Amino acid sequence: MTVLVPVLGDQLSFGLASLRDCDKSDTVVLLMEVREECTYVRHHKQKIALILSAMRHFAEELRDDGWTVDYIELCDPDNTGSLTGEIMRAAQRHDADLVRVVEPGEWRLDKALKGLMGALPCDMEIVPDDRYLCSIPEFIGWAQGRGELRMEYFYREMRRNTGLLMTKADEETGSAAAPAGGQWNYDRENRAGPDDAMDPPPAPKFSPDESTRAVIAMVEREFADHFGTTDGFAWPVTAKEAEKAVDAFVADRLPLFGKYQDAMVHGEDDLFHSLLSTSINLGLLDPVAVCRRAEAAYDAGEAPLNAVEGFIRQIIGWREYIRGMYWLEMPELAEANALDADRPLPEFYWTGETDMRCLADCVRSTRDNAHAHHIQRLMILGNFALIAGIVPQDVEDWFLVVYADAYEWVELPNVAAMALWADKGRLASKPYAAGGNYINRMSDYCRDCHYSVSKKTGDGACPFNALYWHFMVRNRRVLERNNRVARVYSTWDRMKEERRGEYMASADAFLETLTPARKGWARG
Ligand code: FAD
Ligand code: DLZ
Ligand code: SF4
Repeated sequence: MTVLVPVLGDQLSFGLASLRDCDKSDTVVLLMEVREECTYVRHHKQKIALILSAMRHFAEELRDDGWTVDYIELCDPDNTGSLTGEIMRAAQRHDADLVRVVEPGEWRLDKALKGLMGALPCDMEIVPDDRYLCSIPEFIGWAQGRGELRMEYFYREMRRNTGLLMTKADEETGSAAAPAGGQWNYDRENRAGPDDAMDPPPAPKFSPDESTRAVIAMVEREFADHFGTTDGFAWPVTAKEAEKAVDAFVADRLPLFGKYQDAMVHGEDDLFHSLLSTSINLGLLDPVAVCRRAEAAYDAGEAPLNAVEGFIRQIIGWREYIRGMYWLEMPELAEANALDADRPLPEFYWTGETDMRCLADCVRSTRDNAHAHHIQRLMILGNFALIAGIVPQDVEDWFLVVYADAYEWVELPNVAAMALWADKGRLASKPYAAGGNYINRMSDYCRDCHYSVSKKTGDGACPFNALYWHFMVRNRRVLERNNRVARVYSTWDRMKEERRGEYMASADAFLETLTPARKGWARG
């Protein structure tokens, strides 16, 4: 009996469900570097280097642990270039009796693997990925019969299920388990903009070892015309390195993570963020174990509740909810465009060449690090695309290409539903649309910008100001029925007609200046 266990590039966990019940003596673990996965969108060079390097390191660790590993390198002359082609070839090569694979994180691959089932010369088993707290059927069960699918209620269930930041129920007094501190959510304390006291300690950088350097050289050679640079590559590529990143985050940055969670500073790419998404999404870190580390810091009095609750909510709340929404809403989500946005993505998303200082800085960080933090993604890059009316599928491709932590299951709901409201509010109760004032409050971007944030219309006015109103007016038919947005229209209706005309003319004039991205950046 030979069991072939294909392990995909984001399944690098020793506790993987497909490996758990296998006997090392009759199992072949298969890892495959394939061109199709690197180019179906033309991923950032640093992202490809990260995934392939982490795969190579994981393969070595599996071998050290006694597993038989079949590792297919990208430039292997027999490589068919696709995951299904390589599974088929390996099943024949090893005369496998059974292929056992954990369900992939993407709809596209799920279909491809299911399509392979009948074609293989042996049986195939697709097992659930239980590295998440909430299984897909459980999420669908939670969603069924609910009018509104708000993250907050889902999150409370995850808190109860894990006991994270929960006091214990007391049978004697009959008191139920309750959230630590009496509240479920401390977000109100987590909205400080940057200030002079803010002094973020540097996040650890992991220098590429010989194996990673070889992968980087290969990526520079094979994917030379992909977006981004590998120059500053510093991601953890093993579970051991990722644990060090957790240690440093919990000790140095967690205490102020909450307070400055939404702050943005020009040239400061990490601030108090954890930079753990790449490691969690690859499978190098167990998300709940990371949360328990943060909880322990709270219990020891080393980090305040607003920071620890905020951090844990991102992982057991947002991350799990986003994954559930992906599987609930696919395949329609990929086509959604509730606001009929029809403008192509501007070229500056790729080049960073714009006078808007906020956007230029976010694109720079994205190009240099394959990373930007949450509020940059949502309130600068996403907000601009929303209010300028960029086609969702263009924006989705861009986000999937450029971030080292981007896999469709997590990228698509964040972009289509959270940032662009393309799902008409299934995920977010109202669009995250904002003018320059918000950006000015939360960042230092506006200080040295070519545009004036306080100027609302005309030459030199911050483009976000007029675009905000243009967006609201364009989408009035859909949005004014939303009672969280309705009062914006009362403000608009009270404005003098001439003023309203100036806003529309300013936005139209600005939109005229946008150069559409040349074809081929995202897809070949
Ligand atoms: P921290 O700020 O330290 O947060 C801690 C952890 O919480 C993260 O590591 C991540 O695992 C989790 N998390 C926080 N917010 C979210 C969220 N909205 N969805 C899922 N997990 C979350 N995250 C991705 O992992 N991949 C993506 O492709 C991705 N695309 C995004 C696109 C948009 C438009 C937006 C608004 C958000 C996106 N996010 C994505 C969520 C979030 O921006 C990143 O997880 C975060 O910036 C990663 O940096 P960090 O590890 O320092 O996060
Ligand atoms: C993103 C990616 C890349 C760039 N390369 C590979 C690869 O060579 N081999 C592989 O198994 N996976 C790769 N991935 C990840 C997949 O495209 C896909 O996003 C995940 O496997 C979904 O679970
Ligand atoms: Fe961005 Fe406007 Fe501020 Fe310039 S003035 S940094 S464009 S928000």
